[in-house]
Amino acid sequence: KRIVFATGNEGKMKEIRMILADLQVSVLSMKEAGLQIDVEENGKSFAENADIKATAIQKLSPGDIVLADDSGLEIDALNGEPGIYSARYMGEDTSYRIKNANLIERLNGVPDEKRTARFVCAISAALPGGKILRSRGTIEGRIGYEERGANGFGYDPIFYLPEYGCSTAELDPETKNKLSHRGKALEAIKEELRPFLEE
Ligand code: ITT
Repeated sequence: KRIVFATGNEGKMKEIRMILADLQVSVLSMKEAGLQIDVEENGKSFAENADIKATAIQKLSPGDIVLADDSGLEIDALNGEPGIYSARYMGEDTSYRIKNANLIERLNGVPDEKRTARFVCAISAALPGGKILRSRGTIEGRIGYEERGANGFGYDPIFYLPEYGCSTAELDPETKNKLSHRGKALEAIKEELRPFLEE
């Protein structure tokens, strides 16, 4: 038995490997499984997009358990933007330095208490035979005033955790995984998966 993780995002994959390290099965990236397709993420929610990615890759590799992660940043003062468009915001090829600067600029003049935001992660696990398991995790924070930290990826440098006094890019990876949307969603799906891994 093996798990294939349907992601092309290396930042995600690094975290996923750490979080799933205690499972007694190998966890392969698409590249390691020899799979390569671009799936159109045309769902209307994180959960729909996670389903779309997991089921598309599971069809290519019918004997494997295929997991997918759809995630993003919801900023309340921007009515939930960039949300499910987090990867596509300002174009897939735009650097996160530019995306992060743009979001900070759009919050110019917005006071601390209105800078609330959250990371959301939906995980879908497509099993051989067609069953799908799902989980979701979130972490609440605030959009900062400048980029801080060099760990993590994507929007981490502007995602500030008031109770820790730092951004998620300033946390060591173990701590981020304990607190994060992805950590919570993957811990939950791990428990759901156990019976299927023992089969
Ligand atoms: P795959 O679909 O191949 O997994 P992707 O990068 O396109 O990769 P998503 O469509 O789920 O993935 O987009 C999620 C985006 O949200 C991601 O590119 C980051 O910009 C952001 N994001 C999600 N989780 C994050 C985290 O833990 N830290 C920082 N940014 C995060």
